[in-house]
Amino acid sequence: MEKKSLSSAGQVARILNYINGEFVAAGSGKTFENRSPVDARLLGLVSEAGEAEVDAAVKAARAALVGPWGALEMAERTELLYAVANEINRRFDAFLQAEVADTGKPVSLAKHIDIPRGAANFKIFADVVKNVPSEFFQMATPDKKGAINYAIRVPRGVIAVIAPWNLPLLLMTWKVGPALACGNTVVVKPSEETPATATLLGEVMNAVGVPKGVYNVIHGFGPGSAGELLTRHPGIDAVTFTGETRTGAAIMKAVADRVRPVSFELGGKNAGVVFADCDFDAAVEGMGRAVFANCGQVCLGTERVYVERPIFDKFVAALKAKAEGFKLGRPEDAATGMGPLISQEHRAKVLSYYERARKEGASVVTGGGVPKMEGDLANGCWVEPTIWTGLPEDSAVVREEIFGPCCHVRPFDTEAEAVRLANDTQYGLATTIWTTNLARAHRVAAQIEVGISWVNCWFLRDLRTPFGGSKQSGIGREGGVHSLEFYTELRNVCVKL
Ligand code: NAD
Ligand code: 6OD
Repeated sequence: MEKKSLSSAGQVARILNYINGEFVAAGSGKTFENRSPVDARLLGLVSEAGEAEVDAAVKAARAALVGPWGALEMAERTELLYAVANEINRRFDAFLQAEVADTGKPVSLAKHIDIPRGAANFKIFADVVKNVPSEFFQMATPDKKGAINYAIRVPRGVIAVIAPWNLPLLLMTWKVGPALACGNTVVVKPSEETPATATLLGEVMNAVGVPKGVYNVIHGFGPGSAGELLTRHPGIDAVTFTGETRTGAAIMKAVADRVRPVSFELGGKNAGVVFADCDFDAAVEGMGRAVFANCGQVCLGTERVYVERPIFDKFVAALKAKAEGFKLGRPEDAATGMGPLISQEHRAKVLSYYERARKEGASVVTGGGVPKMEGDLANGCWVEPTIWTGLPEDSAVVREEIFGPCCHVRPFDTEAEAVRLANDTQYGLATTIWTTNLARAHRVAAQIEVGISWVNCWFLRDLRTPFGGSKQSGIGREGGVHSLEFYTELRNVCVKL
């Protein structure tokens, strides 16, 4: 049994699984490489969990559920979650360094979003569970004495949490926070691209005294590896997943035989709608973030931009200037505004859309290729921020999620046309609408078929609000009390008086 999460063998870090409070290497000895997307340097060797480790993690989670974790009062449980949040903040720099190394995202971004939200996700849900009233109904009975009904919430059990790589700590804790607050235990499978912060969180759990087995981490890939082994394990009571829509479909099939519930936050091809009456500078700034933040690797980001014709040319020119203003570089450099994509594989996918757009006759407003990077940065997963116009709406570039720093911009003439274009997609995650006409803002927001509409802003998050996707962008809502719908079960008790 290893005691440290990120131990060293020579110069290369070893990232271990975290099972029942211990950092453990897989019995098979299998490892996979974790490389930097910035310059391809080897960051570490990750221990790949096999059947034995997945089984041990699920059993540890079950034992903690019926044992020490289940025995805690809610107040004791929530105190531990506040302590987790505080400890993440105390170790802020270690989390920041690990997240930036794995993702290549600018330090400035991770410092203001990823790590603070990693801590906040524990605090907010500890607050939420303490403030949820119960249902209560009085009913009449033939003997006139009546009866009362009340509902109690119980944890669902052992939750499988499967997380993506784009906001690793933020999106993983967005699931782990409410799951633990509701009294469940978890087995987490972080993305193979970004294993470090999930493992570091194990050190936090040990430091603050969360009982062994409450939080477990198994590393590996999806199909045929730790991800699939976890979703097929009979000891799992529910699966919460964030990632691609087709992965969600595979997970749904895997749990179908055992009829387990799922909560899915999936892909998107989000539309931004900019009306001519918008605050122009604010719209350019907001849309610039919606398209390019995190190198376009945000599920809520915008890849389809619809702009009302009178300001179309001016808007495209302003967005172009925004795209060309990003300095690509090392995450630690304060001037860096954009990092690389996550992997060479993802870069090849994004570049295939760049190529396709060219072949289909798009006007390339800016970018469309690979930037020239100096020294060992040339080994990284860089692409140019890119804007196209002139593609038909049925182009794959306009219909499929690319998940890169790019967008297609198209003019519209009427509000109804803008709504129709925005809704012409199999996805339904988010939209961002820019207008100073209040009535129009409410009208359009009500018509666009998405789970999250932002008006004159983007990615402004209040964690008490419902979050999730319509159509093929997801199943269910999480956030605030809505998370309780998934992470607890209601039991009704009827008492005859
Ligand atoms: P992905 O679906 O490839 O992988 C996500 C996770 O699932 C990884 O941990 C992976 O190992 C695992 N996995 C893959 N196949 C599996 C299988 N068959 N069984 C079990 N686990 C499996 O997604 P990604 O590339 O890591 O993330 C990018 C995608 O995530 C984009 O489509 C993006 O839109 C989506 N996303 C959605 C949201 C949201 O809130 N809706 C948030 C972030 C990312
Ligand atoms: O802010 C959140 O809670 C959340 N789930 C964000 C998702 C971002 C997608 O990339």
